[in-house]
Amino acid sequence: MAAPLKKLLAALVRFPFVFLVLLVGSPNNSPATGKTSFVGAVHSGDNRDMAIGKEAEALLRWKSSLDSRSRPVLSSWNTSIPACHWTGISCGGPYSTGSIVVLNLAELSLKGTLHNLDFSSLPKLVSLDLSRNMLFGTIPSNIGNLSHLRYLDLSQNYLSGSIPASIGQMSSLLEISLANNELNGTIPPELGQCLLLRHLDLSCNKLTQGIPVEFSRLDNLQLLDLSRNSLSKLPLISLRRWWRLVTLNLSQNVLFGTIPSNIGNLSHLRYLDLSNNHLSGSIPASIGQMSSLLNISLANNELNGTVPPELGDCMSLQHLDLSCNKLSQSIPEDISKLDNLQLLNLSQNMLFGTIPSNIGSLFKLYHLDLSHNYLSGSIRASIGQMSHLLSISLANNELTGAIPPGLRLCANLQYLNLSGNMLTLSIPGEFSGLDDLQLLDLSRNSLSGYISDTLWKLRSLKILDLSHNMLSGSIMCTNVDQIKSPLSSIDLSYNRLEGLLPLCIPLRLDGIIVFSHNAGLCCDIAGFAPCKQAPCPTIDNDHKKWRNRESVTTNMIVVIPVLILLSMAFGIVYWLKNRKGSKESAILTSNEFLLAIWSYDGRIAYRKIIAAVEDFDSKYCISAGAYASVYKAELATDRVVAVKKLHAGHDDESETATHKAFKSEIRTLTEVRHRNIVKFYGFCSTPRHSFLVYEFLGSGSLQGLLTDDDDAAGFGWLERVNIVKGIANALCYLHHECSPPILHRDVSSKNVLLDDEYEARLSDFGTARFLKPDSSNWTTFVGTFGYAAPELAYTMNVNEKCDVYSFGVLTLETIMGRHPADLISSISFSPSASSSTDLLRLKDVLDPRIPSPRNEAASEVIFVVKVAFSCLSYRPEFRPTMKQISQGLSARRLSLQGSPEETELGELADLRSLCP
Ligand SMILES: *[C@@H]1O[C@H](CO)[C@@H](O)[C@H](O)[C@H]1NC(C)=O
Ligand SMILES: *[C@@H]1O[C@H](CO)[C@@H](O)[C@H](O)[C@H]1NC(C)=O
Ligand SMILES: *[C@@H]1O[C@H](CO)[C@@H](O)[C@H](O)[C@H]1NC(C)=O
Ligand SMILES: *[C@@H]1O[C@H](CO)[C@@H](O)[C@H](O)[C@H]1NC(C)=O
Ligand SMILES: *[C@@H]1O[C@H](CO)[C@@H](O)[C@H](O)[C@H]1NC(C)=O
Ligand SMILES: *[C@@H]1O[C@H](CO)[C@@H](O)[C@H](O)[C@H]1NC(C)=O
Ligand SMILES: CC(=O)N[C@H]1CO[C@H](CO)[C@@H](O)[C@@H]1O
Repeated sequence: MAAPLKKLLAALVRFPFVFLVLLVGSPNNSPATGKTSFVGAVHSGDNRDMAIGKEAEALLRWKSSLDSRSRPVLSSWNTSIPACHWTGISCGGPYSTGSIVVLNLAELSLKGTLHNLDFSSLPKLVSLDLSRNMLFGTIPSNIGNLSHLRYLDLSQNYLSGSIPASIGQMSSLLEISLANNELNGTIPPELGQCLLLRHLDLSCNKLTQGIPVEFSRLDNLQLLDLSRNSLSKLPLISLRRWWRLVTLNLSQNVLFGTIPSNIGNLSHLRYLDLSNNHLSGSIPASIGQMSSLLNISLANNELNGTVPPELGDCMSLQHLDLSCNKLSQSIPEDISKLDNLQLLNLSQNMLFGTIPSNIGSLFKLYHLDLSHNYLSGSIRASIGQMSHLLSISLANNELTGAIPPGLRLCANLQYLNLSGNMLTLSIPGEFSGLDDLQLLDLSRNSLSGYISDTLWKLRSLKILDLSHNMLSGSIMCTNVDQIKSPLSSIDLSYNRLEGLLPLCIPLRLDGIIVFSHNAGLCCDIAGFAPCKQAPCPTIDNDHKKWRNRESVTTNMIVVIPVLILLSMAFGIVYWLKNRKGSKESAILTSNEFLLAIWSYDGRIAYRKIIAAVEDFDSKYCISAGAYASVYKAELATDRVVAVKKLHAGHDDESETATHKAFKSEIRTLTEVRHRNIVKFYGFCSTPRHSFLVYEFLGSGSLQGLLTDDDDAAGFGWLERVNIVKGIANALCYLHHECSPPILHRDVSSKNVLLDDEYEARLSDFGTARFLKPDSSNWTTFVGTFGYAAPELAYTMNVNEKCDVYSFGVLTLETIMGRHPADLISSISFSPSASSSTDLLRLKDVLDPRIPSPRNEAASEVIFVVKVAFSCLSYRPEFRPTMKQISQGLSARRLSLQGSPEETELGELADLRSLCP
């Protein structure tokens, strides 16, 4: 062995500490992030245990304070293992056996507080990462004792209260993230003492007021993200000191005032996001000095003045979003000097003048949005030079002239919206090359001529809107045959189309077609005179009533109630397009008789349905209720649907009630999609009848199953528990995943349908309603007696806890095989501990038609009954939420063991809570 090497080894044996420091670096000049691992730990005797004994003790004390479910992931944290080998821990010192320097416990579902973690026992800690856990409570002020800490990440927890001022004592800090918590109060000025700070991320909290003046000293700052808080004051500090700043994100606050005119001094800035605030005044010209700028968003403020031409000097700019402001004057020609620009959004301002002539030189642009301004002149043919464009919107301006055929050169185009302008002449035929085009909206212009054949051949088109133009000619089935795209909506209303309505369209397409308000269109439907001899009948008696009421003029042809597929009114398309914005004005407002949605392989036709049930012959009726009857319609051998037909009202009041239920059901079912909620295919409303179309479920309702002794005997415990879980998931989805939340308000066994595998589907949304936080939720009583929550007797203020109560009743009914009314009332009237119910055994109430559950089934049943009792609490606030129920039911509960023979009902329920 070479001599130098020998020497080195000898030295190593004598001075292991020196060597290790050489290897891993001293804590003062190598970053020790959570990601760096200190490998190579070797057991080196008792002094190590002595050294970190205190640290280990502090950690164990913290572990024992955590929620019991968090502790298993920390099973290696026990005294039989050296602390340096514990999960998430790395030690410094010789052979990595010295003090703990890294504590990295990110994303381990730890639940608990930080109060039992004695930070002063971990004096050498360099990196602390507890992000993405479930820590709650405040950040203790003794965290300031971590005087060597450089990396602090507590993001994505539930920490609340204010940020402790003592954080300023940690003068070694380089990076802090406290993002995504519930921290409130102001940003402590003491943070300005952490002079080495490079990254400060406090986004997504509830911090108020402004950025402390002391921050001006942080001249190492590279990232400052304070987005999504409630900050109101812009930094008034000398921006000059932040010359290393790369990212400044103050978006989604409530900042007011003007953008500081010296913002251009942030010369290294690459990402500037001040969007979604209340900033006013003009955009400072100094912005042109930020030569490194890549992305800038000032969207959604109240900025006025012009789009500064100086922006053209930011040569690296890729992403410019100034949308939703009050910018006026014309778009500066200089903007096209930005040849790296990929996104340009100037929509929703007050810009006028023409589109810059040299806009085509922005050849890297993929997203161009100039919509909702007052731009005039023609659409520049040079737009066609921007071959990367995916999306163009010039909608709602005052553009004139023809649609330039050169647009076809934007071969990647997916979205083209030129609606709401004054464009004339015909639609260019050359659009056929746009194979990726998914949306083409040319509505509300003055386009004329025939609808070019090429439009039908666009391969990816989903939405085509040509309404409100002056298009003429007729549409043939041969046109429709060419459609190979997954079209979901075509709107041709308000044009001058003429000739025969092509009956083939609804049969060949999924989705919606609107033809109304085309004076020259006629139709050819069995039972009516064909087009050539007489115009299509447009009126029957009911219909006349409607026309008078809506004062519809004669220049529209409305296609007959009997074949509504052809004449879905514009309202529904309008509604579909505006679903987000105006849910409320939603359905059936403009024109109550002529609406439908069809989306079932495009194969369902009104006619087929009527034929399949022989005009609602009672032999196809499978159930009848107060406001509707359900029919089974076999459209083809493998296509069976359930058709729910509304009863005609006897008087105005019942008519209104029925219509309200109808609307409510449509509105709800078009919003929701869940495996435990019945699938909705469409609806139809004509003067003759209104009906809804659903998937057909082979096993009928839960109520039907439980009342039939033979069926019930084959209906096992695990299947019943599975049904309860399915309904819990459906309700959890409605309450917690829909926005606004939806209340079903009639959860009962008759409204739970079962498929062939006994998988549950919640149905009947006639009473459902959206829970709007800002409106009163008082209501009249709906629902089914025996399932309604007790508070509905004295208050009509509904909330989701009413559904929870009904769910509890339904659950007991599923387990008991009969409605639990007797059991519930015996509990309610005998609250004393010595009541008979208390001594009742679970076995006594279980469905006697099947053998008592054993093993796994027994523990599942016991748990389900326990959940049901908690749902039946007299006080709504004591009932769990559907989210807790759904999560509880899907997590396995092996802890609850026992047999129905031994378990007393009293053990499963806090009987006092079930009593008034
Ligand atoms: C200590 O941790 C080891 C490894 O995770 C485990 O096998 C052992 O059971 C634990 N000992 C105690 C007393 O918890
Ligand atoms: C911060 O939140 C806590 C509750 O988490 C509350 O008690 C306290 O008043 C709040 N402080 C401020 C300044 O809003
Ligand atoms: C800071 O900005 C102001 C105004 O734009 C300018 O006059 C000054 O020279 C800038 N200072 C530095 C250091 O860039
Ligand atoms: C700023 O923060 C918001 C919200 O936290 C985020 O959506 C946005 O992408 C950020 N902007 C930049 C430029 O990083
Ligand atoms: C911009 O708005 C401010 C008030 O926020 C106003 O004083 C100023 O005159 C406006 N400027 C223009 C050009 O409209
Ligand atoms: C910056 O803009 C580009 C181009 O529009 C975009 O892809 C990127 O996500 C943006 N980055 C940030 C941090 O906002
Ligand atoms: C040992 C030590 O520095 N203890 C300090 C820990 O933090 C608290 C609160 O900031 C101080 O009061 C202690 O002196």
